[in-house]
Amino acid sequence: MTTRAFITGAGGQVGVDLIAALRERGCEVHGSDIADRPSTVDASVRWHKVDVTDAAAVRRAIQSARPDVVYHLAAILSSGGEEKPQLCYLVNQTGTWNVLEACREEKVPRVAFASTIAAFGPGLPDPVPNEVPMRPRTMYGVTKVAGELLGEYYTARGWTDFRSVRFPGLISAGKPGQGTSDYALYMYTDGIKFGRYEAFCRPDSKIPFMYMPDAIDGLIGVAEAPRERLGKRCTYNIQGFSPLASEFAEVVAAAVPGVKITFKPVEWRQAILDSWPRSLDDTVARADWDWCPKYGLDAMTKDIIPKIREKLARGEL
Ligand code: AKB
Repeated sequence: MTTRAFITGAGGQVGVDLIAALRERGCEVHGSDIADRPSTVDASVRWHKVDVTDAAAVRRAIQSARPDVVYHLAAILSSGGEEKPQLCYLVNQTGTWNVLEACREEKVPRVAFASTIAAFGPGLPDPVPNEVPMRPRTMYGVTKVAGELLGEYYTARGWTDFRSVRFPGLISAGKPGQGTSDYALYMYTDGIKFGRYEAFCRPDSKIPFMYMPDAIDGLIGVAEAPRERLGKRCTYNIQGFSPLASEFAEVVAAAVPGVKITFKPVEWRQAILDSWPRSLDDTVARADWDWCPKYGLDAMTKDIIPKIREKLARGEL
């Protein structure tokens, strides 16, 4: 049977690649977003223009799609969330509640949720284990912890089967959306496009990152894992690689001749980065559902540069 998937925030950086991956696997995909369908998303993907803060609209869209799984991605990211904390609360907290309630009411069997390293706060061991006290310093992090806990609650009540992965900073040949990890992605995209990029962080900043194909594998992997293997657990750390910002700059400079990467830290964004883990311990995900990323920094760099050049040539970046 073809799996029917419904994606919130489908027009974002993760959403467009998730759509392509699910379609390649033969799934029927419904995309939803507050924005119109991006020009890069195939017209055969049914598009629901929905604001996740509108509970009735979310329910109507999910009712009409009748999905087997909802991938809930819609969110305001960390830097955007610190600029507009009230909006961040509304989209991330109320939006997640609306999506979970619609899934309960429409009996959607599974929900897969994009959580984040931002759910953690400072002062934790390195690497950060799967289960630790969650004391995030950003509104984005607070709402993501609440999303994880709400999902666990819905699962315990038998209202849906919720799973989530804590994503590191994600890098793809795509447009990011006001994250604090975006300095790494911009070193590649602006480095290639303009020949220079001024990063808003210190060169010794260090947080976990992941190449998008691994992130998509992780999200689909946790969504499709048999519940018997997960036990009662709903949320998983997944780790990619953790270079210093200066190491990113060196790798980009080696791969893109003539590029100039400089650093001019922005205090409030640097404080966010300093409050996040330097790396995650993902042994639980490896044991429970065979999580195994394919890309390190060098393999990603080799793969992404031609993709960025192609997208630039098509005017898509
Ligand atoms: C952000 O920077 O806000 C996101 C994240 C790490 O979740 N990319």
